[in-house]
Amino acid sequence: MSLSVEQFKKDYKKSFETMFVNSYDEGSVDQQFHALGNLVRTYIADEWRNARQHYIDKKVKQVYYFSMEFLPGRQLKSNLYNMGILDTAKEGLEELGLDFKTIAESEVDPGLGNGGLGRLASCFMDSMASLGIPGHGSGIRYRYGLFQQKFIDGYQVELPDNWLRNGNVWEVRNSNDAVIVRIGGNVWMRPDGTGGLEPVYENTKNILAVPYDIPSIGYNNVSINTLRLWSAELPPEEEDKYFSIEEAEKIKEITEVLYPDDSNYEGRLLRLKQEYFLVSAGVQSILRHYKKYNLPRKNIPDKIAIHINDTHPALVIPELMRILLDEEKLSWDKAWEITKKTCSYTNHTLLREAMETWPVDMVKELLPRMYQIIEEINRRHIEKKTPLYGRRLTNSTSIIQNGQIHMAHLSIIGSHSINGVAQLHSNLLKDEVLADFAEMYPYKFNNKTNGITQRRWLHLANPELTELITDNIGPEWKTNPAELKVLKGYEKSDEVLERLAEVKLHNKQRLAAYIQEHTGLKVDPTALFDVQIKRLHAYKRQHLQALHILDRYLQIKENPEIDMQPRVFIFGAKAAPSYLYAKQIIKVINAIGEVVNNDPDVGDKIKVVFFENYGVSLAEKIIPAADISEQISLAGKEASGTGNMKLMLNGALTMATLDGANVEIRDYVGEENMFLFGLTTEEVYEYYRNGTYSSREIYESNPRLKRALDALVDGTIPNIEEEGRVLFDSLIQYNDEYFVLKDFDSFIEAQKRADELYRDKKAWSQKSLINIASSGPFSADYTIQRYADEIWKAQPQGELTENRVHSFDEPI
Ligand code: 26W
Repeated sequence: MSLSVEQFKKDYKKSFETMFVNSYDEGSVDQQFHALGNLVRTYIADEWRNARQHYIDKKVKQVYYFSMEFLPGRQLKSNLYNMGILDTAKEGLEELGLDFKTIAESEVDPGLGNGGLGRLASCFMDSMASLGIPGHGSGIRYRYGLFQQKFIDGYQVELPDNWLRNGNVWEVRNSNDAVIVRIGGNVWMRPDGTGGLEPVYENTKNILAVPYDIPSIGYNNVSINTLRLWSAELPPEEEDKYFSIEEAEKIKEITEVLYPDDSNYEGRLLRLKQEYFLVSAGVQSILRHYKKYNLPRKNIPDKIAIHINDTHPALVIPELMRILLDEEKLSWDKAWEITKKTCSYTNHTLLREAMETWPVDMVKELLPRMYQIIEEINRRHIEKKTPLYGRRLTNSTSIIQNGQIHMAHLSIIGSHSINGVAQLHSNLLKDEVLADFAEMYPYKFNNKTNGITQRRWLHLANPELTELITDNIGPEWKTNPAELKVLKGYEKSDEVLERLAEVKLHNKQRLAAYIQEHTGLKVDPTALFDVQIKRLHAYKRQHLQALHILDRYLQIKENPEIDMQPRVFIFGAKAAPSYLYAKQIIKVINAIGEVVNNDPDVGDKIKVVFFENYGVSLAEKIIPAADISEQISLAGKEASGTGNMKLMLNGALTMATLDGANVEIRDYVGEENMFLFGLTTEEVYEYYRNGTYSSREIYESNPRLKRALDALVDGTIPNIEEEGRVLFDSLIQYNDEYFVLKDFDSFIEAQKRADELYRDKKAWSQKSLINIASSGPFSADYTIQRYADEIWKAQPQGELTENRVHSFDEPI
């Protein structure tokens, strides 16, 4: 939008005065922020409403992205930027004597997700709006987000995340659109008088689902979509039915808190309630909206695409069936046809322990009608597939097995598309984990490699680098990220390379200042910044990096004069509160940090920084300052990774195993521009097959590794008697599930190559430049375009079409 600084100032003062009945310069920072957020909302109100109306008038196909998690990050800067008024607002506030940075940083970062899956959902929201795809999010408005992490004595401690304390300026409570969700009770079928059956519900708990809508503003104002988050409340007409406050409170409990488990499934009742609550509210609201189109029900799949983000919202399938059968009175076959054509599913994990199954008894009791429908879907599946594929295949693909409902099976059978999130992951799904399904439904399987929004992760997080790029190759790359590859032409330009090194140094200086302010630790910005930021999980192998640090430390102790490339090891990671081993790794790394950071022999050669409370906002500070991006999971375990893409885009060099999207990073950037090491997926699978892996043998035959491992238990690192022992035992006694010891040597060797390269500043900057130039294909805009074209069949809207990014198929 076009807006003068003068007009902005006028509007801002007005916004402040109406909201707080006070003058802007007398308000608190929080009030200043809310006045600004409120102003943004007024600016977009008409367009937001128009977009909604346009979709109805034109009966366009709309996408609904169902996800139990969204991690949008702070919205203020991103909204102003996408609206094209960020600089105007900054200038205006400055002229009013206010500090934009302070105001922007006062915004809370909503932690309504655990990690990769939730952040991906938010990148997708940004891309859908920026491409003009009518795509909305459907999620839960958790009263408390992911816990706040603190370290006490190096141990993780979890505190509640009361993110709504000061209200949420971006949301609109749309009580008009509230729906009732029924849970529990009994259901039985009675004749409906027309020859069919209808369900009768008794003693259900009725919950009012109230939507809170948040605008999702596209880049250049392309379009405004909606993120609809549902909150559980007591239906007003039932208030007097409840005799106790506790019982009423129980209703609200459903949306009280996000489960803090990432890639670790726990079949808890409240979680099942949350999943059904989201699904039922969301599907009801979609069908209510569809009625405004005045079209026959058979056209639902032409106008609606429902995407389920991992299996957590998989009950969408039986819930859509329920409404079509019970309320719309369609036949089973018609309802089933519509459901399959409408739904699609993404799998985000290869870990067995992350696959959701629900006990039949639990579902029967909590969601009796859902159970009936799932059972019937399963019965028909078996009946139809047995003659075609035989017993074995039919049984292994059935939804109900041994008293458990397999949500991935339900999702595949009830949808028309299942995709993995990187090529390697999709192949493993097809060939290994879900091979039986791929035999039955080869046409359903496809790959959609993840992507990230360059707007948040480069334009906003790293403005200096953004300017460098634009100064050299012009601004077109901002809407067509593939054009970043033009930057490759500057590989030999000393001027550009020097400027690139300078930009990186500035970012590192800023991060160093932040580290000092928040941890008291002084780090040298010219040291190599080695970054591993992601959830803490054994398969991601933060402990491999810990052994690497110990190895360096022991070299220094042996020879304090040793010539070693100074490094700052930076970690950011939350562990699930119930994941003891992950928490023990945190304690061990913190304890190592305590030793090395305070040993005068070490000096600046090693510093260890473990940030508390890693999340989107912290990532925005760390990523632009990274030299090395650690992507060191055991091959075959990380579905994709998306941090790897963000770090590459900001010029970090990737230290990686050939896992997840690292493989595609290698394809684009070339292996000479990264540091690859470790077992391949094939080698890992070969070990699984022949069972010959012996970590103890490696321990006993590798003195250098032995020395690092022994340091965990011999008192070299104090205060980890228990944790050090647990790690040591898991790696030696219990045969090292994630092949840490096996990959140690090649990891150390790769790190040595990195040190050597880093000493040649120009060569490092060249590779950094090539990484930036090769990261265009990882724009979520391309990913979303593929989802829209190949899965959702959703079109960008009207005059907005020209904003589409060009298609990107060929590797550069
Ligand atoms: C029910 C417990 C639970 C919770 C979350 C199981 C599984 C999950 C997620 C599927 C885990 C997750 O976030 N997976 C990550 O998804 C990212 C986006 O596709 C990928 O980049 C990561 O590799 C993958 O670990």
